[in-house]
Amino acid sequence: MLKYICILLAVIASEAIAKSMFPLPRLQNLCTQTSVRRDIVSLPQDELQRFIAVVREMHRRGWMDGFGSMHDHIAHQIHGNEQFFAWHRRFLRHFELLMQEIDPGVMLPYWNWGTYWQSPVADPVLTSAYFGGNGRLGDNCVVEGAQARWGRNYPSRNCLTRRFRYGATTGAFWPMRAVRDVMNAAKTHAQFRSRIENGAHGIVHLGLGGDFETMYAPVDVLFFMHHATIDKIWAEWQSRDPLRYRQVDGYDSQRIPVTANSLMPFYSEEVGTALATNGPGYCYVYDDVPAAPMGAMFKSTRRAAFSSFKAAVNNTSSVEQQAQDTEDADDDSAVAPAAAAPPVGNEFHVKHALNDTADFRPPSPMSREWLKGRHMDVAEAARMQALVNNVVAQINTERRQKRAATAAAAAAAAAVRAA
Ligand SMILES: [Cu+2]
Repeated sequence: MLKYICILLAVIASEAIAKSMFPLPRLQNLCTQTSVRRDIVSLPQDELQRFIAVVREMHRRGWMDGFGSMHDHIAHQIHGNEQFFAWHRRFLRHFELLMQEIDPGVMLPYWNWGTYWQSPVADPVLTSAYFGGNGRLGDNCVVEGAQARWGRNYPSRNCLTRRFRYGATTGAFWPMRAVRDVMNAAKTHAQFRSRIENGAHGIVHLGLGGDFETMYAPVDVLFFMHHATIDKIWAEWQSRDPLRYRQVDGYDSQRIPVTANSLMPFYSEEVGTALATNGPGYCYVYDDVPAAPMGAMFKSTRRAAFSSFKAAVNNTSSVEQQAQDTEDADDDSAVAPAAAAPPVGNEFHVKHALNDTADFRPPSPMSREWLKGRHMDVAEAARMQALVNNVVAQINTERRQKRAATAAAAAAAAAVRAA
């Protein structure tokens, strides 16, 4: 009997420890400053090392297991429906706030997989200087980079794993031109969410494989950097119509309509509160996406939250004023967002690490079984496959035309010299 009580106490104690090891910081009611999330490869070496030191400490404290477990437990509520974008934005902010408990000056960077979409194994982010690439042969353990030889305790004790889709390679991801085609065509939140989730987003999970293609993928820090790019893509689409900062549509996993007043799973905060990256509690912008204007943001009908929104509006403008007054030039973490953001539509630079004359290849289709296991939409994935195939074909045509024009110009120049 005593033995059972001891076991029971031990279980309760370990649960309490697990909870205290995975804190949930409250969102601030106002932004004292707006910070910038940047492309990880653009970070100066000292900032990169600070970020790596922070995530190592988070891993040591067991927080990565907490994120993996939480995401896994509510997977069906946050994928394949209109909670997807808002919930993941909230989840990333949770991660970032825990980062800042360790080092308040560090922001979550994003991994722009569009840069090396054609040949992701050439991406510096997937090397030992950043977050490592494939798991090693045999056990798929990640043994290089910032997470070298990391262990995990969720869902079981193991190393952190990755297992590239084609053995040594991941296969191609989506070029940003195809992502922008989706941005241009999608009119409703539900359309846009479904096209991004079942296209550009899924292929990265499948390509990296191992833990990354499971519902506990957040045990890998790269999950947060991949989803920061997804979040940035959403933010850019939102920036094209101010209504998108306060309205959503479509349905949740129970087929109940999702509105700005719907609550996000686990966090129990309104979806509307997550619709602007620079809104209260979030307080960030992406380096090349315009900030949401204060007046366009969602205003909660929940009484307490509404007054905090008003406070936030007042406070943010005074903070921007202050920043201008004090001329604190070397503090680049405090920005006046709208002014700092360059115009939308800047194409990401595409690195051609390949033989320049070979045609680019589109990503290969995600299988029906793989999609179904991840609450994804088989028909939408097929439409997105057709879209990305077309875009890659267009890119190849343009590259061939450019090569032909260059060759013709060279021949003409040679003819002139010969004459
Ligand atoms: Cu997810």
